[in-house]
Order: sequence, then structure tokens, then C-alpha cells
Amino acid sequence: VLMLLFLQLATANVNAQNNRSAWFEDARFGMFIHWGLYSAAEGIWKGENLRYANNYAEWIRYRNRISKEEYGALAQRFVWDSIDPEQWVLLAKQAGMKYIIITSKHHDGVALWDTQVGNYSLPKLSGSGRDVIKEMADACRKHGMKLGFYYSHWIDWEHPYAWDHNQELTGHVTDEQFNQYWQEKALPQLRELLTNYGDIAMMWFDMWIPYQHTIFKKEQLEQAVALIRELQPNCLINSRLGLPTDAKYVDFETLGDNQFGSSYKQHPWETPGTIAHSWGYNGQEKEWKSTGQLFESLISNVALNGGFTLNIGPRADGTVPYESISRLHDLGAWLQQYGESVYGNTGVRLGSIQHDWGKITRTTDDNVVYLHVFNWPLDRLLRVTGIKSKPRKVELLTGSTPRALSFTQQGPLLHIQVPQQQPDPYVSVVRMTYDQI
Ligand code: FUL
Repeated sequence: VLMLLFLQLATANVNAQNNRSAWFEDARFGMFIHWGLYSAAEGIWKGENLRYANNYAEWIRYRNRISKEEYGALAQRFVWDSIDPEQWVLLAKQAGMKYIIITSKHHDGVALWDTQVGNYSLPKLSGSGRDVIKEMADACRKHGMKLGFYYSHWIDWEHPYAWDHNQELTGHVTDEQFNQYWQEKALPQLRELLTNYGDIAMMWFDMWIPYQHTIFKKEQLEQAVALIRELQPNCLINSRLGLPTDAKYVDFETLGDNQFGSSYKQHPWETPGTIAHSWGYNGQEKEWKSTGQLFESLISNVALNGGFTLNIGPRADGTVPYESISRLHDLGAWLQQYGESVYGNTGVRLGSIQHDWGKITRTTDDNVVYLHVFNWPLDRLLRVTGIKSKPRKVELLTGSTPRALSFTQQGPLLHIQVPQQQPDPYVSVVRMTYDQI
């Protein structure tokens, strides 16, 4: 097994060629934003909590069987004075995130932008005329942030002929009817999103089963791919479109919600994860993930050649809950110091080796390996297995001047002496530099 690992180390860097997804493979960390009419409901409908507590607040229209009109009236609760998408962009930047994906249209069918396809959009329902997608696009451009759109292409509870999960809101839909939804709403809306907002870094679709098990026909999904390739050749497409993960259709794989990697993958991939339980804002939220958990999620994925798209759910007044802000600040402060061990890093299969102290990552373009130490060894000895070559130097990154560490190597077993005190409360980083791995 170890022999195999050494061979694979030598053939690293097969990803991140000069292709569309190279930037995404370097980015590793992005922000997801779930924001829409559901944010104004805050997980409560007419005094009743979101039905089925174990579900997402952005599903409230469906869970609580809210009529289209009553749901649309939630748009009146938006507080436009304090809504400022630039603040979300700045927050992402401060957190060390390299891209943002925002829900342009979630399952509720409401467009956040000023769509010409029907009237069911936030600018029209609220009467504000504010096109938050345009504001996001402008702010992202201003701050050098990549922007992607989440678009619910399969489920749409507004359109009578779209897919409705168990078909309880809109009733049974035939193939012809579904195609009508596809041709008259979904494709024209995608065209708007890809035409009116400048460069779009990715389209993030949301169907969690392969198309063969859905109402979609392959040709319909191919129409979406063709449209994207025609209008925005550099735009990435995620695997939840429903077509196979194949460079022709899909640029990166999206795992299940909050599902983290379990083994090294050669192709680009990411985990969409919530910072809480719900994606959309839920006033009753009790399950905030700890900052330590978030570090582990990010670094474990990078060690397996993946990325992490971390979601926040702003309120209907645009503010972001303090619980999210404080976690993002901690992540950002750490990335500011130790980002070299995350951005542009890959596990190069070393990430699959189990070490009880933490994870291993490696830069894609040179011979530097990082040890991410979550559990500082009480006996002050870090044991590393799996790399046969001997490092030229081993250093503890301290945030200021790196501190040289002494080490011994026997075959693929490396023993590193570390100080008693861990330099970082979350994850300390040891940098190992090789002449050649
Ligand atoms: C899921 C959706 O049903 C959730 O509401 C959320 O958008 C998540 C990212 O994907 O499958």
C-alpha cells in the first residue's frame, strides 16, 4: 500500500491543469448564501414552528402548506434600508473565502432578480424594485470575488408544471407539462442569469438523484449545458445538475448536504455545509456547528482534494446572525496566517492515511507538505507515516517567524519533536519542505 502511495505522489498534479476549474481547485473555500422569502418567515408560520423540526427553514412553504399568495406576502417583511449585499461579500472576503454562491431561485420558485419571466420575483413582490442579484454581482466585481448562482431547476413550488417533491402543492405533472415549465421558465431564466450579470463563475444546480430517476430527460439537461457553454464558456457546472460527472457536462462534484469526503478523489469536488442546521435563516436555530468542527470540515476535505462551501442564512433585513459572523472571523484570522496550507493544496492521497493528531495536505506546485495538528501530542512527538523521502526542513508555523523542529526519519516513519505548547488553539501547522518527494 505504501509503495502505491509513493508512486501516486510522483504522478500528482493531474488536476488543476489549464482548464476552467483550475481556479476552483485552488480556491478550496467559498460561501453559500441562502436568502429568500423563507428568510422572512424565520422558521415560524402563524405562530406555528416549522413543521418537522428536523427540516430546513427554506422548505417552510412546502412543510406548512402555505398558499402562493400568502407566501408572496412575506416579501413585505423585507427591510430594505439595511439590506446591503456588499456586506456579505466583505464578510466572505474576511473569512478567507474565494467565491460566493447565492440562491438566485430556490425551491419556492421566487427569483431574487428582476426576471422578465413572470412576476414571481423579490423585486416585484416587495415592490422595492431592488435587484439583489445585480447588487451582488457589482459588489463581487468590486472586491474581486467569484460569483456563482444556485438555481433550483427541478423543484419549483410556484410553477404548476414543475416538480413538487411529492406533488402535494401542484399535483401530478406529465412529461409534456414538465417540459413546458422547462422551456418557458427554467431555460429563459437561466438565459437571463447568464446574460445580465457579467462573468458568472458557476451554476450550482440542485437535484440530488441522477436524472434517470427523475422526470428529466437527458436532452433537457443537455439544453441547459449547451446554454451555459454558449453564453459563459468559463462557467462551472456542478454535478447536482443530474448528468454524470464527466468533463463534457459537469465540472465538479457536489457531495450530499453536509457530507464530507471519505476518500481521495482525483476530480474536483466540494461539500456544501451549513454553519447551523438550516440553510435559510431559522429564528429557532439551536444547532450551530463549533468553529473547531468547521476547521476540521475544511481541512479534511482539502486533504482529500476537495473544497468546502460554507453556508450562512442572512435575515430578511440583510443582517447575518452573530453566531455565523464570529465563526467566520475565526476561520478568516486563521487562514490569514496559515492559508498557504489550504489554498492550492491537495491531499495527494496522503490525506487518506489516518493520523490521530490530524490531517496532511500538500501544495500542488512544489514539494511542500503541511501537517494540520488538531490534537497536540502530549508526549511532544508527532508521528508521520507514508512519505519515504526525508524532508530538508521541518518547521512549526507560528504566525510570525517559523520555528525549526528537529526530526528523525526511519524508512517511511518520521518523528518530529514539538514544543509542549501548541501555537494555535484550533489547528497548528507544521511545514515540511522536501528537495523532492
Ligand atoms: C438541498 C436543498 O433541498 C436545501 O434546501 C439546500 O438548498 C441544500 C443546499 O440543498 O438539497
